Parts: sequence; C-alpha cells; structure tokens
Amino acid sequence: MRQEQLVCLIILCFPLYDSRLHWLRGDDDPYLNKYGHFSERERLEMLEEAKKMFYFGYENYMKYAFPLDELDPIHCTGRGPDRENPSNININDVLGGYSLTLVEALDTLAVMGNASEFQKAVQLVIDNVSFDTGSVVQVFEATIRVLGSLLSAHLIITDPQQPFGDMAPPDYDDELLEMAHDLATRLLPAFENTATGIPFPRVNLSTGVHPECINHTCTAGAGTLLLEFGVLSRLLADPVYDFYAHQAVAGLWKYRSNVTGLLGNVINIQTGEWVGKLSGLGAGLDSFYEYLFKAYILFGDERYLQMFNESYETIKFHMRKGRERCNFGEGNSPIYVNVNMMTGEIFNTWIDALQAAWSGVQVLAGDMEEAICSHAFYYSIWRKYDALPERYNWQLKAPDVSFYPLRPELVESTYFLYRATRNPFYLHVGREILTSLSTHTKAKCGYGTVHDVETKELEDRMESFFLSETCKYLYLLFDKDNHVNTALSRYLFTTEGHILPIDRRWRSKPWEEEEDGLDEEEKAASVIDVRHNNSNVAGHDRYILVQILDKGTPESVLLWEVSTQRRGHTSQCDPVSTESRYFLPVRSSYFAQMERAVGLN
Ligand code: DMJ
Repeated sequence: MRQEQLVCLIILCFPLYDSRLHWLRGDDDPYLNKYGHFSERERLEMLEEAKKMFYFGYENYMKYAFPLDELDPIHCTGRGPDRENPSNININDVLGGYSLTLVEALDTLAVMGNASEFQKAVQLVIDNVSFDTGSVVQVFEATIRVLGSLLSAHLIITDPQQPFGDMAPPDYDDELLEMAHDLATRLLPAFENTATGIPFPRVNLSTGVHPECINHTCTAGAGTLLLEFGVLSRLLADPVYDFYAHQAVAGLWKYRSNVTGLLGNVINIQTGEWVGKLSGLGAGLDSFYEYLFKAYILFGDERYLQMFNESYETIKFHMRKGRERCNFGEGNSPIYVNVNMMTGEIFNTWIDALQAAWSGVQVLAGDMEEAICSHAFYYSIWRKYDALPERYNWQLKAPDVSFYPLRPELVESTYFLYRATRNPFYLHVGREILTSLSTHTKAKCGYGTVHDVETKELEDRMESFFLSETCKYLYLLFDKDNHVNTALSRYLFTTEGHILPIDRRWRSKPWEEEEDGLDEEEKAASVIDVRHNNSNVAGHDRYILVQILDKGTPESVLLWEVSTQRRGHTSQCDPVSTESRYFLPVRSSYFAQMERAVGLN
C-alpha cells in the first residue's frame, strides 16, 4: 500500500472508528455527556467553594451573632430563644441560649483541619456556654444538635492519633464531656412520670418538665437518642442514659400496628395511643429508622438490627410504589409514599424534604439500587426548584409547603452515594447543590432560609445544621483525601452530621462487665477494623470483599459487612453494577421519566 493510500484510509476510517467509540461509550447520550466526567480541577474548585461557604457562614455568625444561638444573615444580627412568646416552638425548641451555632460547628472545623480555630472555638464553648438557662427546649433537638456535637468534639480532642491535626486545646480536662453530662442530666426529667417509657417532648433545662407539658411526642423525637445517650453512658460508665434511650425505642416499638407492623408519627406517651397515624420516612419518623441501624453499627446490639430489618421490609411492602426495580422493567419511577399506619393505605400525596436522607440510610444498609433511585427522584425535584420544598406534592407536581431552610438531607445522601459508587454523577449533583445555594441563599452576612422555592424570597434565618451538616457533607464530598473519607469505615455520622468513631469501646457496657478481656495495649488499638474480621466470609462474597480491599475503599468494607449482616446471611449483598459504577447510576430513559414525573421538562 502506497503511503498516500494509507493516509487516505486512516482519514476515511477515523470518523467511523470515532463514531463507533461514541456509540460504545454512549457519548451521544445527553445525560452521560453532562454527568459522565468530573475533572480533578473541577473537584478542587468545588472543594474551595465548599470551604468558602462554610467560613462565610461561620465567620459572620462569630462576628454578628455569637454568643447568641443563631445568625440572622440578612440583618446581620443574632437571635436566641423567644422568651416573650413561649409558644413560638419553631424557635424555642431549638434555641436554648447556649451558642448553638458555635457548638454545632465544632467538628466541621476539625474535619476541615482548622486546628487553631477548633481549639479557640472549644475554649469559647467551655468559657461561655451554660445549660442553666431556664430555656424550654425539645429533648430531641438538644440531644442531636448539642449533646452530639459536644461528644463528637470531645472524642476528636481525646483521640490519641489526632488524625485531623493537633485538635487538643492546652490543658483540656474533659470539660466538653462534663458539659455533655450536665446537659443530658437536665434532659432526664423528660423520662420521668411517663407511663410508656416514651419521654416528654420538652423540658425546661433548669426546672424540668412543666406540669402542663403536652403528652404527645413524635416518633423521631423520642426514638433518636440512642447514639448520643449510648456513647455518653459508655464514656461515663453510667447506664442511665443508655437505659432511657433504649426504653423510649422499646416503648415506641411495642405500639407498632399489629396489622401492618408500621409506626405512626405522633404518640401519646401516657396511653401509647397513636395521635398521628401517618407512617412515612420524613418528618416525625425519619431518624427513628436511621438510628435503629446506626445503633447496631455503633454498639453491635442485635436488637436494633432486628427492628431495622423488620421495619425495612414493612416499609418496602407498604410505602414503596412504582416499578419493582430501579433500573429494570416497566412502570412508574419508584417512590416511597406516606401511608396510614393502621391500613397501609396512601395517606396523602406529598413527600417531604427530610425523606431525602432515606437514600443515605439505604446506602448504609447495602440496598444500593434502591438508594440510587430514591436519591435521583429528590435530585429531580431539586433541579426543578434549585432547592427542596419542605413538602412536595407528587400528584400535583407542585410544592405543598414551599420553604427550604438550608437542609442537608439531599447532599448527605449524595455524599454517601458518591463514597459507595465513586460515580462522577454525584459530584455533579453536589456542584449543582452548591451552586444553587450560592446563587439563591447567600445574603449579606450568611445564608438565609428560602421562604418560597418558587420566588426564592429569603427569610432572615440560618439554622445551625447548615454549618454542621450541609457544609460538612459538601466539603467531604469533594475532599477525597480527608481522613473521614480514607477511614470512613471507622466513623459514623449522627443524624445531625456529627462524627463519632466506630470503636470497640462502644461494643461493651462498662457497667455490666468489669473486665472486657482486653489488656491495655489491645484497648489502645481497639478501633474496629472489619478487614481483620472476615474469617467466615465465603465464595462470591469473599471475592467482592477482596476486590473492595484491593481498591482501597475501606468504607465499602463496612457497608459490605453491615449489609450482609442486615440481610442475615452473606450472599445477598447488593453490589453496584458495573453499569452504575462507570456509566450513569440511573439509566437515561428512567432519568428522563423522573424529570417528567416532577414536571421538569
Ligand atoms: C437535622 O436537624 C437532622 O438531620 C434531623 O434528623 C432532621 N433534619 C434536620 C435538618 O434538616
């Protein structure tokens, strides 16, 4: 062949080869074009943006609001409890007059590696925060926001490895643990004088439960204390907190419907009668399920695993609508709806923003394909509004309740899905969330609650979970080398995004066993490493595990271990399909169907 002929052949053949390559890779698929790749440069840019977002909120809070609880980002002032209007529970349930936003920001500072500011902030908390405030707060909110944060920061400070940098303030003497102890003790009156063991929803931090305190509580409020109370008990070797948190869950569990197996959203703590019969995965119930599973991960207590497994099957049976598989078959996009706990019939036609955390729980539980679809549906809603409305009516394709208070749930699930799949799709989702937040919620001195997702009008309030959760998950999504990510199998996020080490210490109850059989050296190295714990793994699962280990993704090992245990055997882990890992997690046609379902096109 002459040289000119060869050149001609190459020129003629190249387009054919190229177009075949496009076909093979699906490059003509608009979704794959949009989501198929995320460069290192883009990742670093987003990491920087996430960091800036946190510091803009944090520094403005410190400048304009501290020592009050929250920042008003439009008027550049602070706010504390609404003492003039005790019935303003939207504010008073959360703001206890204890520098809430500073307390909540502590472990985000550590995760970002800012040792000097972390130490300074810890000292400010120690010097300024008191719980003898006379504030009437919700037991749930005080626990997940304040108690959880104090414990997390204490454990970061006392970690002998100091993986985030030198976080220990000079002369630290367990003050944060003492504060956690003090706060939890002030919450205990909520567990007295209840006939069911389910706590009162609110306490006055100085005087206990008011004689006229309402006898109703929501399921999540009473059933989301296990992690914080359990860790505190173990640190203090005092069973009382662990006991009460367990008793609350056992009380709720006892009253589940004997027809459907479902729980409602509001219960009378004296009679066990369900005042709210809505059963769903959003407000009032969300973190109840999350904590059953996380309590099993942290404490290894099989009772919680059994409750979670039973709940999971029941939820799927009654609440899940749509086609059977996320990425296969015919029918509507899968969706989890609210049902009547007594009958399983559809209760209403809205889903709420809190339910977006459910796909994160599904990732932990190893139900990956379900997690992918649950998340993708919420992401479609986000794309429609650049935010999540508090309630979205899936029948009317419109918000039922229109505000968005900077909630973290969608980015939380996005983070978990990215860690489990490493699919660049989730980095794109994270970037869109970050961009929407910068574009629509940035105010003069911080980030504001969106009053109406359609008009983007803002309210003058920056909730503390914006710094403890929304910014933390965004940052961790893009910070691939962060210690939390490289050792994810050793950390558990509380429902408020505070990190707790998964540690063998939590597996025993010091008040039950004087001697747990470990010598001092073993105790020092007692962080659970599931990689050394796989001796009874067989066949296919061992193959998957070896693959995971070879790829150096320790978090997947934990997901693998807990998911196989959740299913009660070792052969039904739901590994992410090759297609989901390297192409789009949801097939393009199903993705387009979701867009139509929310009226996006
Ligand atoms: C947080 O306070 C927690 O995540 C809680 O479980 C419910 N959601 C809010 C933030 O949206």
